[in-house]
Amino acid sequence: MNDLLARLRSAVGDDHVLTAPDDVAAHVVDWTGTHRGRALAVVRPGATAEVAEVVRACAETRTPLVPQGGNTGLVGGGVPDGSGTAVVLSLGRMRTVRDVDPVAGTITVDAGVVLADVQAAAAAADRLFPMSLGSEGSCTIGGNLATNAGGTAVLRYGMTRELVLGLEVVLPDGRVWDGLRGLRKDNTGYDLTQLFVGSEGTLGVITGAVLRLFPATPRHATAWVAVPSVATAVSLLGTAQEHSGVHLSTFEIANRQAVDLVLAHLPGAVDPLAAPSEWYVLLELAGSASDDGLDATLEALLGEAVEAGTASDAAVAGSPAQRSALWSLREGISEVQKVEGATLKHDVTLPIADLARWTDAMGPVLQEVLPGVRPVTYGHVGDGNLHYNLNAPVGRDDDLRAAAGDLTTAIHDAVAAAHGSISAEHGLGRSKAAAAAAYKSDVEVDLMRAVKRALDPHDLMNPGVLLTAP
Ligand code: FAD
Ligand code: 2HG
Ligand code: ZN
Repeated sequence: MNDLLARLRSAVGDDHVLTAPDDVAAHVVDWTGTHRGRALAVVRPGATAEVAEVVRACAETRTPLVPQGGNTGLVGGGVPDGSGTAVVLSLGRMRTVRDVDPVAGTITVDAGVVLADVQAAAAAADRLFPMSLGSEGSCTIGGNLATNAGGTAVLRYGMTRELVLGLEVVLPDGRVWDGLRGLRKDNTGYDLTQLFVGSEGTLGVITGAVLRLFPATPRHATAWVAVPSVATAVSLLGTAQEHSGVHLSTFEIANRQAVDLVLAHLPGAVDPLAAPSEWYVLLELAGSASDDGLDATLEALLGEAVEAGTASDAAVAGSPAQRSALWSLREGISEVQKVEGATLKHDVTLPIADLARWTDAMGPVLQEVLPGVRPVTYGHVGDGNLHYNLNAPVGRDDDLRAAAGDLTTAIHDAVAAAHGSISAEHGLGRSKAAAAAAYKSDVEVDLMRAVKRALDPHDLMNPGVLLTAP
């Protein structure tokens, strides 16, 4: 072990191999606080060649390695297990924007660049990098790629895998694959870039990426809409698509329970509507500087929705400050759920046509398992993705923890029966690796294991994440 630490120090410098408990602490617990592990060391390389040297040293000593970006993941994939045998490889020092090409529509970055900094670099070139997550001030592009993150702009621009053209990856044996090509067309065999997207650090360490840029959308028309039910929210989605076409960029849902928690715990949060509603939609149209009809389009579609009964009321943002207040009602939910107490997360996708039936059926099932449990339901309804999260009955966090297994099984079984997915956008991590194996076919699990064995025969890259132990 001392030999390994000495080798790591010589690879990245003494200051960047952390072993003191205080220095390591933030790297071994996840954002939710449910996954707490231990690490042999946290290593912070500053360049791809240093990452390669660290990975080689770990491979030669058969030391498990956990890649880590901003540590905002929600499934425990970026923190080590409790054995204390793994090295955490933090990309936090690799923060260079390598190149921006507005005409080709590409930006090339180190994997440790924070998402908000990629957005800012794109904006400085009058372009848009559209990915948008509540965690964008801390999560990194490497983490976004490794989890194939979603967020609030998927409806218009797609998941992370649709925003990447090429990657640079340090393989489990320490070799570097330079696939940093910004080509839109490249049919020269298996798509290795896409193999690493969503691989959650189990196939290699992403060190760089070429990402896609889009025309800037400085104009926005934003509304917070009260809707009676999930069914009417889905009807409103259809109306919004018909009226606004490509301009529809966000269509998010939240139930009243979620909004109540935001109003209770988020400083400055205000309910923009006079009367409470069971459900709400945050709807946004975005366009270029010359798209001056967005407000009129929004008004027309809301008018039609109110007339048809798919919306009961709406608040339209009249200024950037009002827009950001409406967004905070949606973006604040994760944080306030944590403040409220014990939470159980379910990041599910369902066919959009089945969302309303599924949600209506689920409520009574959960009340049978744990009377008083509070569904805090929100998410990216335009993508069929609900965060079907639960808070404990008031003041009974221990009851939620005790019933967690039964509640999750009930939800996952219902998702599987509806041909949905038990992880829409957060990945599997340590939380859901076993569940995913149980719901996938044997063929699918075999294929995934074959890929893992081919690239990482000694199971050193993030063992226990995404796939359970062989
Ligand atoms: P980490 O948490 O550090 O790691 C996540 C996984 O990626 C781990 O398995 C890790 O090993 C691996 N990894 C990290 N970096 C690399 C690398 N360079 N090479 C290889 N593997 C790597 N997610 C969404 O999809 N949509 C949302 O809307 C969303 N909103 C969020 C809001 C909040 C408030 C929070 C806390 C989280 C949210 N997330 C969301 C989850 C999280 O932010 C994303 O999963 C994000 O992509 C993780 O990035 P990270 O840099 O923090 O990765
Ligand atoms: C969101 O959409 C994120 O806000 C986080 O994906 C969801 O905290 C969660 O469960
Ligand atoms: Zn989400």
